[in-house]
Order: sequence, then structure tokens, then C-alpha cells
Amino acid sequence: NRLDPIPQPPTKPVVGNMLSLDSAAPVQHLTRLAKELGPIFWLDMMGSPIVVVSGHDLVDELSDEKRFDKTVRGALRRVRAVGGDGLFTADTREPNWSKAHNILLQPFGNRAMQSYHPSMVDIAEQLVNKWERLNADDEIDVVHDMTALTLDTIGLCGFDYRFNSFYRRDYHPFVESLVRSLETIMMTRGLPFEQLWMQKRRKTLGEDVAFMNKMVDEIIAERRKSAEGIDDKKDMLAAMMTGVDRATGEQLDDVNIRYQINTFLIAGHETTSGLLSCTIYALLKHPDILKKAYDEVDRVFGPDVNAKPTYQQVTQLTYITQILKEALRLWPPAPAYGISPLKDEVIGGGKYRLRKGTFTTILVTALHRDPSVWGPNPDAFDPENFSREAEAKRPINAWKPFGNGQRACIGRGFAMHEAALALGMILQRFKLIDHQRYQMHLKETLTMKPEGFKIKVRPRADRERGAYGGPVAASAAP
Ligand code: HEM
Ligand code: LEH
Repeated sequence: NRLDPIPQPPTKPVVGNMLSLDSAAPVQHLTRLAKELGPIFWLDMMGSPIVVVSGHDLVDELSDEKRFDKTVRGALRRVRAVGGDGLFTADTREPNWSKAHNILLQPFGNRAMQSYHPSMVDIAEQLVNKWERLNADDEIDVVHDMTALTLDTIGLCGFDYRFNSFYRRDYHPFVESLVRSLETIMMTRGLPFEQLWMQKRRKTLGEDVAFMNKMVDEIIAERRKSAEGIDDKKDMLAAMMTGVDRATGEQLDDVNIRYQINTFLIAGHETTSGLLSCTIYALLKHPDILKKAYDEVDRVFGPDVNAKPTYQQVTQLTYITQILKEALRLWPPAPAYGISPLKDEVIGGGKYRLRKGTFTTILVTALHRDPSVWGPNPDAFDPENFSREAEAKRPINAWKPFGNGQRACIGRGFAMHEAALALGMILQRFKLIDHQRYQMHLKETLTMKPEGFKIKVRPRADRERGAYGGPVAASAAP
């Protein structure tokens, strides 16, 4: 055993641990294994090891960027088919990583968020308008509508494009291609001799990628020749076309800009929608927390149900933000990230040797339920985990839904503002009805989202100070 004494589940000859990992739900399987095998274990994926780390002490040590760096391997390597050398799928050493990182800090900074706010309100209003026009018995497919919201939001803020997801029954063709591509990428992840498998699917992948690239390339070319000029627009595309990397004096080329846009669309499609869906689930299961959320929204947004929230008001939704952070703890949409040691390492106070370059996965799902940080009842949903006092007391590197260090999510502020705004506007208007008495069932794609989660809503017609809607029990629903 080359990683002895790191625990390893039982193996089969030749394939090692490869075929024993649940391929439909690998992250949830690894999370169960972590409970059994402890804070660190390893798997033999037909000769190449993956070390899985989830204990807080070890994650804290492995968050040291002088010793460990992000590694683009496994599933993520294959995402390069769509994301290329965009920020998310670039190696830190690739020249376009630091170049794009420097240029993109501005369009993802706080000041830029204020300029996206009206576009975010525009799309969130489309969502609540749709819900307001539903008949009393109509079901809402939560993940579908949240995906429509987050995709349309990044389209509009990112490059002034309207996917108009709320005006169609099916997804936009770009999304069909994206979803199919990510599916193929996940299906072929880790298969030995991958060239031999699923030739049909891999051909379709090529066609889908070509289609997505063409659409985005056209948007970029349009902008280059548009009469308005790029300086008049305030979206992310304009920032990428005009921004200069201060370190090199260089600009991004159009192929790299295309990869960044593909990446934003993956991110906008996959993660914030999962966060919002899980948050709605948690609120339905915790009437006391939902009541406090209604109270905050009513207090901050004021009595007019149709008032458009301002940027400032959204930043004042502190309890809503605690709720979102707690949802990111229990159901992190990006459930794992890969790192590797820059040189041979000994970790855990002399206990474990990790050779330079070893593929190591930080299993965020398990980290976020480590009892040494979250106490004896880590599975309970409790926004008080993110009160100011609790956050001040918590050790660093215990909550990692956005990854680590310089390779952490650049879209964090964007996602959190968008999610708080949308949740605020939903609570401003609706009672939520859990008519299915849904139990959480996470489907794994690149991320994790609730599967088959439907709700009904009613307008808060009786809304006046203190008279919040409250969750309506299934039996009370007509
Ligand atoms: C990176 C999570 C939303 C853009 C990451 C990483 C995580 C993450 C965990 C690090 C991945 C790794 O280490 O391999 C999330 C979550 C989101 C979210 C949970 C929503 C709740 C967004 C949005 C955007 C975005 C909306 C853009 C519009 C990026 C980019 C990177 C990244 C560009 C790569 C940063 C770099 O390496 O320089 N995200 N993300 N993310 N995210 Fe997000
Ligand atoms: O360790 C990794 N993967 C392994 C094991 C896997 C089962 C956990 C593997 O074999 O591939 C690396 C982690 C890859 C998963 C990446 C999930 C990130 C999802 C975020 C997508 C959206 N996004 C993009 C930017 N911001 C959000």
C-alpha cells in the first residue's frame, strides 16, 4: 500500500476501488465513506490514487497555498472541453489564469455588483410575475425555475444577452447543449481506456461544444463591431474586452473571453440555482426560521409588496444571508475541489506522507458536518451558525463552499447578491406550500441539486405587519 497508513476501502484486483464507487452519486458515496473511514482515506482508481480529505484539521493544513495548489484533474479536466483555459479550469501556472484573474477582479468587485443590480431585479421580477400568474393548484418545479433565474441573470449581467427562459417551455438550445455536455463529461469521468466508450456520446459532445462556441463567438464578434462601442456597456463582456492586466500590460484574446463566458454560464446554470432550491427546502421544513425571514424582508423592503428592492436593501438582509450560508454548509452545490502538494509532504503532524502531485480531493460535504467544528448535531439546519458571534468564534477553513485562497470563487459576491435578492422578492410576495412533503434527494451532475422538488405558492394577500404567510400544511392546501 503506497499511501500506508492512510485508510483505504477494500479493493478488487486490477480495478482497485474503481468499480465500487457509486457512479450516479459519487460524492454522496464518498461522504458516507468519510463517516466510516475518517478524516482522510484514499482510493485506488486503477493505479492512480485519489486521497479524500474531510477533517477540519487536515483541510486547514491543506489550505496553505505555499504548500498546496488547485489541480485540474478528474471531472474538472474534462470540463476543459467547454471551459478551456477560462479561470475555473485553468492551471494556476497557465499564463491566462493570472491575466484573467487580474482583469476579472474589477467586473466581479463590489462596485460592479451595484451596476448589475437593476438587471438582477429585472430577471427576479420575471420569476415572481410568473408565479403570481399561476393557478392555485399549479406546481412549481423549483430547480427548473431557479435555473431559469440564474441563467438569465448571468446572461444579462455577463454579456447583455437574454435567454428568455421564462418565455419558453424548454430550455434555450445553448442550455440543452451545456447540460448534455456536462452529462457526458460526468459519465466518462474516470473510465479506463476512455476512447473505447460511448463513441456516439463523444461525437455529440464535439457537436455541442462547437455549437456553444459558435453562439458565444458571435456575441463577442457582434460586440466588437457594434456601433455603440464597447465602452458604453457596463457588463462583464465589456470589462473583458477593455480590461488590461497590470502585471503584463496585456489584454484577453477573444478565444479566452469565449471560455470565460462558457464558464460563467456553467457556474450560473449549476450552482446558484442549487443554493436557492436547497434554501427553499430548508425554509419549508423550519417554520420558525421562515417566520424570521419574512419578518426581516418585511422590515427591510417595507410595506409595498411591489416595491423594487434597492441594492442597499439587499445588503441589509443579514438574516437571509445567514440562511443562505447555512444552506451552503449542509448542501454545498460545488461539493468537492481538487488540490495537490507542490512538493513531497508530511501532513497531520507527521502522520501521513503525500507525494508531490498526489491528486487530493477536499470533500466539502463532509468537512461541513465535522463535529469537531459544528458540534454534536451537525446535520441540523441552524442559521445561528452564521451569527456574527458564531462566525467570529469559528476556526478558519471550516466553511469552504467557495473553495480556497486565490483559486476561490470569483463569482461569490455575485451569487450571494443574486440569491439574497431573489429569496427576498419571493418572500415579499408568497406563502410557500410543501404539498408533496418533499424529502431531500440530491441529484449529482457537476454539482448537487434536489431532484423532483415541487412546491405551490399563494400570494400573501393578507400581508400586513406581523401577519406573515407561514407555511401551509399539505392538508390545508385546497
Ligand atoms: C470557482 C463555487 C457561483 C465563477 C469556484 C470554486 C468553487 C465555486 C468551490 C473553486 C473550484 C475549485 O477549487 O476547483 C461556487 C458556488 C457558487 C458559485 C457555490 C454559487 C452559489 C459562481 C458564479 C460565477 C462563478 C455565479 C460567475 C458568474 C467562478 C470562477 C471560478 C470559480 C470563474 C474560478 C476562479 C479561479 O480559479 O480563478 N466556484 N461558485 N461562480 N467560480 Fe464559482
Ligand atoms: O476531486 C475532484 N473530483 C474527483 C472526485 C469527485 C467524485 C469528487 C473526480 O474524480 O473527478 C475535483 C472536483 C471536481 C468537481 C467539481 C465541482 C465544481 C462544481 C462547480 C461548477 C460551477 N461553478 C463553476 C465556477 N463556480 C461554480
